Amino acid sequence: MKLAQALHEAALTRMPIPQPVDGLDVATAYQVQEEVVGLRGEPLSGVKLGFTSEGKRRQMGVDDLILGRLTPSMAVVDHDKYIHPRVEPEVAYLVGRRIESVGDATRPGAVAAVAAGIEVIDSRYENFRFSLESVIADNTSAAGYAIGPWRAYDVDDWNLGVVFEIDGRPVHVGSTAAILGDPRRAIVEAARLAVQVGLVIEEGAILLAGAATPAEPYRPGAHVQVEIQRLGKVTL
Ligand code: OOG
Repeated sequence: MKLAQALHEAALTRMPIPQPVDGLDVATAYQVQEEVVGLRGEPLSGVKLGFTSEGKRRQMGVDDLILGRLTPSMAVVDHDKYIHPRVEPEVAYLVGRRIESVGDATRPGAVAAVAAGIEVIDSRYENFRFSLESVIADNTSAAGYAIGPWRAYDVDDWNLGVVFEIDGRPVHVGSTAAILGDPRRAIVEAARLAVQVGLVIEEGAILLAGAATPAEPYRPGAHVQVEIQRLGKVTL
């Protein structure tokens, strides 16, 4: 598909493209996403949810959840790879069993471990502007991630304090409760969307549950830190 190729090249050349004008529907957008990630020639390391918090939906002017794909090279965060990157604080889960259905996501052991995370998002569209469908096609702006030390998933994480700092200054403080009202819902929502798009979430995959606060620009050389109560810290 032409759009997949254009998005792939935009990421490689760091030259953003205008968002598509003609009506993409959600199903086609997920097909473009699969194709654009396929062009990277990498396996999947996980999945991510987007627009799980009210703050993010308001910031970007959208009103539904989206699912994106993570690949191993995204774990190498290098400012020089991006167009106009932003960073956001996330709860990260380590998937403990293969998830092929929503039922699998509710079984014990679906989540094996939890950690504080940072996601780097980088829209391949000009001015970071998109519709819900066009951002789905652009793999939900997925561009990079960092994950702190995993801890066993024996902690109640529905309402933990989040402090998001850039260069030693808190830029947002919030709660994990901003993520779907309870980030424990993330695994079920990810499973629901994965089934819808025909994706299996493998054991050992990472799940980024969505930003807990609005995103901030990621400037070259910036020191970015996310600390989540009881889960620990992660820095870029
Ligand atoms: C889309 C990605 C949103 C989140 O956590 O809400 C996202 C974007 O804002 O570019 O990852």
